[in-house]
Amino acid sequence: MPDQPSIDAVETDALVIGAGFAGLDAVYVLRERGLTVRGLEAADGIGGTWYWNRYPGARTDSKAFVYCYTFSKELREEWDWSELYPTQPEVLAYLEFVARRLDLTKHFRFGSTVTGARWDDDTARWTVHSADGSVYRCSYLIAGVGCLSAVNVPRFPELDSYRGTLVHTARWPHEGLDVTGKRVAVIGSGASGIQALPELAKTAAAVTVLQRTPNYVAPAVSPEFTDEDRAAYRRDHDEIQAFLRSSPFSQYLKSAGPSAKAADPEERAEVLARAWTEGGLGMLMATYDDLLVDAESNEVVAEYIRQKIRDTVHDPATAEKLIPTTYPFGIKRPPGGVGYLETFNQPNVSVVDIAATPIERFTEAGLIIDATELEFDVVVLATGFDAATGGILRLNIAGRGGLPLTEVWAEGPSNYLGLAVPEFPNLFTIIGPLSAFGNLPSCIEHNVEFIASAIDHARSIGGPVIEATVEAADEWTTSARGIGEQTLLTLSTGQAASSWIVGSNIDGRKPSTLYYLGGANTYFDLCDAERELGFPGFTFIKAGDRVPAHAHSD
Ligand code: N01
Repeated sequence: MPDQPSIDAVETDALVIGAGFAGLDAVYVLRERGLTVRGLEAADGIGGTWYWNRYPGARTDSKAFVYCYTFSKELREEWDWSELYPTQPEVLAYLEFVARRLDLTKHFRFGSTVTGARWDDDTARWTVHSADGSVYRCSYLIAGVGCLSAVNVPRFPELDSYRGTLVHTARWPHEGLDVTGKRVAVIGSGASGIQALPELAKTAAAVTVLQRTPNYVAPAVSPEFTDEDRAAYRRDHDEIQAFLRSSPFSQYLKSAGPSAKAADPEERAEVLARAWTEGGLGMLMATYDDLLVDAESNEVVAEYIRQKIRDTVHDPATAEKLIPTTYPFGIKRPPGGVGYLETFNQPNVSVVDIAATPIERFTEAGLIIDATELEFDVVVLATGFDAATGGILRLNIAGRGGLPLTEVWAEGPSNYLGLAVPEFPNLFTIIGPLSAFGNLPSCIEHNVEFIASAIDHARSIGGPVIEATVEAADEWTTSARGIGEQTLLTLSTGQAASSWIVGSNIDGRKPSTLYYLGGANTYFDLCDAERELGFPGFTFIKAGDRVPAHAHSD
């Protein structure tokens, strides 16, 4: 981090990094609690994920009325969702509406990429530098950078030599990209590639999907809301929220029973057929509870989806390429396809298995597979993200004595409740690694309330320095890893089951437990208990007191 003259530094109580769902919420809540707050955002506008991911077909897979803030009745009353799974422009418009309505934009500096943050024990403040030369000093540093924000561009040999149009789904051009009559390659068959393909295939001359691993793709069915629907979700708000609070994924989806393998076959057939017809995340979350822990139960649902793929895709050879056989269903976060499988019945769409015949290298005109050059006008990288830790580590955070967070997390993340790391006082990570795996706005709101309460507590006892204890962090990390090991997700970390949920999607990255998989409801309970007990897993150190290394709670 370059030394900057202190005269430039802007002083603030709290600095929030990111202007997406997390950052907006944090700025609002901390401001309302009386702190001075600034925000830094690398993009030129509000939106976070929904600012960057403008690829055609991008939409939520959580229901609109749960994929939003719940803290304000006014926001709920004044914003009308148009459909069940809203598209990117609508979610972005929602966040812009929230920022306007709550007067949040004025707190942010846009186009400002954080390049480093360093804690100083003597002043009990963070100094934060941005690529645009600005410097901030703050008591509390809140990373609201999202868990899927650090873009993954695989190191394909000679990628730089390609002279056509190269785009990543998460950096889609704002002016759009017209592929009419073009030859397009899509690399990647995760949720982004699966959403983009049907849209690209509408106008492109040809689309070739370069697929390393097929995915279990269920339909995503997004009916438009009527006025009655909107009145119903407003009327049922409290009941819906109570349901989310008790749901392991904080989603508004009701499980059909504890075990797929134990269910009555006739009833199970009905449950699976209903989940398939309704689409979305329902195949995982509205069927049976044991799919992520019981291989036999998982296989029942996996085989159901495989058969659906065979039924939908006309060409049997293409269908076989699209059928996952080497890993259980749900290990990769289940994507929803709007006509995805059907797109392979179009004459202009084909799939190449790049696990069998890898991309050898890129060329000026395209790329070489199996010693043959395939020419493309456009190559779309739908290759995902360096999830959970990537966005935070790219901030170059140094704690006590200049200790780099990259060093502490070299073997995988460790922290307390996904929120705080010993040796990094007054740093909070919203939906950080080892936090709950659930509907993100629900998790964000819960995290932000927790952070604001911890800061309130610190201020109320005159001790502005808050730090997770080593014991609490060790216990939490061990527990999260232990739970992860019991699931099929962590057990199946070979290439065939690569998944951002354990970090094995990144070439060369060692897989590790990145989320607390004990259920979002349990996670919320544990955070609430921590808060109600007066934050026993944290140390609060009074201003002026010397901060001991490895501070423990007393
Ligand atoms: O990324 P992914 P994504 N060579 O990691 C392939 C959220 N999201 O952006 O499976 C060749 O899922 C990789 O192949 P493999 C959602 O949580 C939500 O699609 O590793 N291929 C895979 O096919 C989602 O889960 C929505 O073998 C390579 C693909 O790229 C998460 O974001 C929409 C490769 C990456 O898939 C990530 O989704 C979009 C290489 N070297 C995203 N490296 C909603 O619906 C990677 N791949 C709300």
